Amino acid sequence: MFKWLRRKQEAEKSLSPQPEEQKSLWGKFRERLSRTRERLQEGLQEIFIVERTVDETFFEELEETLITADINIDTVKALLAPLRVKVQQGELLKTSAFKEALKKEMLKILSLQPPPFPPEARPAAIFVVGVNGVGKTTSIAKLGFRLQKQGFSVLFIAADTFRAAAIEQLESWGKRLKIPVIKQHPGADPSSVVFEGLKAVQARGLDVALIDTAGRLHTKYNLMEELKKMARVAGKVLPGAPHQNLLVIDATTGQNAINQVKLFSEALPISGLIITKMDGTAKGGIALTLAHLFKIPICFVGLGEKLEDLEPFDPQAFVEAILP
Ligand SMILES: Nc1nc2c(ncn2[C@@H]2O[C@H](COP(=O)(O)OP(=O)(O)OP(=O)(O)O)[C@@H](O)[C@H]2O)c(=O)[nH]1
Ligand SMILES: [Mg+2]
Repeated sequence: MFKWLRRKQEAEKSLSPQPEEQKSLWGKFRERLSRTRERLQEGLQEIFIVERTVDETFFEELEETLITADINIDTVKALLAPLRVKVQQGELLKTSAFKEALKKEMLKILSLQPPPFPPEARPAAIFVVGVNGVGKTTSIAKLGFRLQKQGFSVLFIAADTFRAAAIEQLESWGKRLKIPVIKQHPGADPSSVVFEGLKAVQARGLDVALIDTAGRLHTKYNLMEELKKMARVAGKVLPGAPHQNLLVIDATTGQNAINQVKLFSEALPISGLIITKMDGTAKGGIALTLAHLFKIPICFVGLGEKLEDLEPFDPQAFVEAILP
């Protein structure tokens, strides 16, 4: 009990970023989101670099540019509507003031409080879901790495029994991180793996179970029904489980992400999003789109392929990175 409390306090300490870390986190966002920033700058340069008066042409150019960074048209309209009103009232007539106000509107959309990570239950069971190839397994490895650094004990559950080599992929991360992996044979019933895995996390007295799931959407009905069944089974082993369902979205997918959030939300209550591959895409604006349309908090963002490249989403760092 005391060990746990001490660990929790230490984790909290290590979670609140120190000024130096804060600076480096902002630097990382700035560096890794450069493609989205460049995309916006191509269009916004003429709009923002030269101080000019805000007029209807300005609004049209701005709308177009925001859309090319994968901000959905409805989200763009929601962002700009309050600014239009202010301009009509004679405020924000200069582009410099306008830009700061635009950032504030973006922050309003993005500032949804993510649930605590890890959730408080012990053991805590976290499902990681999403269509294939978005980065579920890699994100699980990164989350395991992060939790370990914070002093939590972790177990991986290999409930993607469909894709060839999925189990081996998780096992190899487990080996590298010294995190135990509960698995069965390929093709096994994923719910049975979840059952066995959660029994194990309980029996071993570990803190957090991260559950890897299959991602094929072409058998959509089956996948969703299967996820629901896995969640029900989890709840039978641990009260309140799954304690979090994290939906992984690949930032490079574009507007199709909207459909994915819709579909998965119908199957499971989604606690938060992990948006991966934000590095190397100009479509980072999808974060704004999803936060605006679904009001689901963004918990983490993937900023690269290394273990340390999954960061808690920092709305301010994000906005400053794409619109400096
Ligand atoms: N650049 C970059 N690559 C990433 C990121 N996250 C994941 N990837 C890469 O995306 C690819 C797919 O990752 P996986 O973790 O296997 O994806 P998955 O969702 O488990 O895939 P399936 O199991 O086939 O459904 C791998 O090559 C990862 O290295 C990220 O944030 N940035
Ligand atoms: Mg996988």
